[in-house]
This record gives sequence, structure tokens and C-alpha cells, in this order.
Amino acid sequence: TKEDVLNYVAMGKKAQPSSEEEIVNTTYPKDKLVPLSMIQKSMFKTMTRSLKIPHLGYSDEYVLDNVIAFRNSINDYIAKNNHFSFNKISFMPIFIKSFSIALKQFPILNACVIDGDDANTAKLKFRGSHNISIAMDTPGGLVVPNIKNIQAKSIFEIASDIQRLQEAGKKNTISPNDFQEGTITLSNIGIIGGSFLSPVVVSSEVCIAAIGKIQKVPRFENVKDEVTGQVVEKIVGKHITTVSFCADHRVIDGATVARFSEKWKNLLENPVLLSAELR
Ligand code: CAO
Repeated sequence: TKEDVLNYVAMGKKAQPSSEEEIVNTTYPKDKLVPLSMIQKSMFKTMTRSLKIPHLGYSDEYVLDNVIAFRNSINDYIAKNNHFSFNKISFMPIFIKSFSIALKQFPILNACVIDGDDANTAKLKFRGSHNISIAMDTPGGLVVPNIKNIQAKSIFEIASDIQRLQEAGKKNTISPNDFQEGTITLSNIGIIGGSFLSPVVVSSEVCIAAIGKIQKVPRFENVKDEVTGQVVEKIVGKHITTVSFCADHRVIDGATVARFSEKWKNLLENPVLLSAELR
């Protein structure tokens, strides 16, 4: 809400963590009652509103070996060209851009429910811009700013937007505008750890996706034997991640989420297709 954003901005102006945050991050030898930090208050209100949303969950495994090679090639290029404000990109700009490309075919996932208390008054607001919110783990706690107009941005532009938000997040100085008008959320919890997450849809959106830890695991694959030329089934190491979706089941069905996930997965598993879709 506007009030939450103003509180966040006030926190940033203090430049130092508030005494409330210090309290939350301290170890207590004895029981003690403490008030919620600014960010916890904001989470409390946002998540309480989300309780009204019946959540639909869906998960799948994506194989990321090709996207790892794609990212390595981009980073080789960045290393040889010094006109970037960063010296490498993470997976996030690629995840976000491909998410937006997949979203083009599923505009309902970028919509929001207006007047949702009653089916007779409820409306769906379809939104032209892909303002993708990203869950960010900052020293003060979880914040969810968004990057606007992803549909019109390059992977490099998204990388600099993330860099800007990460730097501002460390100082609690993300601007109010960055918190407004998000249309769908992506959370990369895998940076910290874990495979599955059960993310919560916020009331101004209808879908959230969470990416788990990228890890190398054994999987079956048909491989051509170099000596005999025969195709045989072998166990090979694959880099996989688990993607977990939650959607507002009042307006989104499981088949829509599954089809969207298949489209996104296809782009990430075949970055050549992703490149072909880039503007
Ligand atoms: N699994 C394993 N490693 C991953 C990964 C994943 N899913 N995603 C990224 N990484 C690695 C990258 O490979 C990179 O390391 P190398 O450069 O050595 O290869 C490193 O993590 C980059 O991390 P980063 O934080 O600098 O950058 P990012 O752009 O990938 O992510 C952000 C940005 C803001 C999404 C992330 O910092 C963050 O805060 N994530 C936590 C989100 C969260 O808290 N979600 C929970 C919400 S519900 O409470």
C-alpha cells in the first residue's frame, strides 16, 4: 500500500537500520516482546490480504544446462566489452525475459482481479505492461519491487535494473515507483537454497513463480554410443531446478498454469528459441 511504501522510504532516509530491525536481528537470552519491523508490518498486511485468495499450486522440473551455456556465452561477451555497468549477469535477467516472452501468450496471468469480494461485481483487469515483481532478500527483510515494461527490455537492460534495485535494497532506498504497479511475481529462492517453495499470490496479481536451487542430478538420457553408433539409454548429469507456481484459483485454472510453464520451460531449455523471440 501507499502507507507501506512511505514507511519503507522513511526507513531508507534514516540510512541506518531502524531500532526495530536491530531488535528483530538480535539474539535474546530471555523471552522478550518486540514490535514488528517496518518490513514485517508490510508483509503482515499484504499476506493477510492474500488469505482471501484460494491458491492453486503447480510444480515442474526444468533442465538448465543449455541456459547455463547461454549465460556463459553472454558473460564471455561482457568480459570482452567494457561498456557495461556490471561485469557479469546472473540467471535472473534471463529467467525474467523468458518469463515475459512466455507471458505474451497468457495475458490472463498478467491480469488482476478488481472488486473480487463478489463474483457478480468482480472484473479482470488485463495489463499491457509486464511489470515483473522480484522478491528480494535485503538486509532489512523481504521486499518486492518490480521492473517495468520487461516486454520491451533487453536482457542487459534487465540486468542493470536488477543491479540498481539490489544496490538500493542494501540501503533501504528503493524508490516508491519501483514498488507500484507490479503485475506478476518471480522469486528466485534457489540462490539461498531449497527446491520447492509455496509462494503466496498478492492481491494485486494472480500468479507468482518461485525458482529453486540449480543443482546437478543424475537423469536418464538417450545417448549415441561413440563406438557402436547405437542409441542407448544412459545416466547423465543434468543441471535442474524446480519451479513452483501459485495462482489465484478463482480466475486461473491448472491447465493454464501448466501450459504457461511448458512454454517458459521450452524457452529456458532451448535458448535458441528464446533468442528467436527477442525483439
Ligand atoms: N540456484 C543456484 N544458484 C543460483 C540461482 C539458483 N536458482 N540463481 C542464481 N544463482 C547464483 C548465480 O549463479 C550467481 O552466482 P555465480 O555468478 O557465481 O554463478 C549468484 O547466484 C547471483 O546471485 P545474485 O543475488 O547476485 O543475483 P540474481 O540476479 O541471481 O538474483 C535477487 C537477484 C534479487 C533475486 C536475489 O539476490 C534474491 O534476493 N533472491 C532471494 C529471493 C527471496 O527471498 N525469495 C523468497 C520470497 S518469499 O519470502
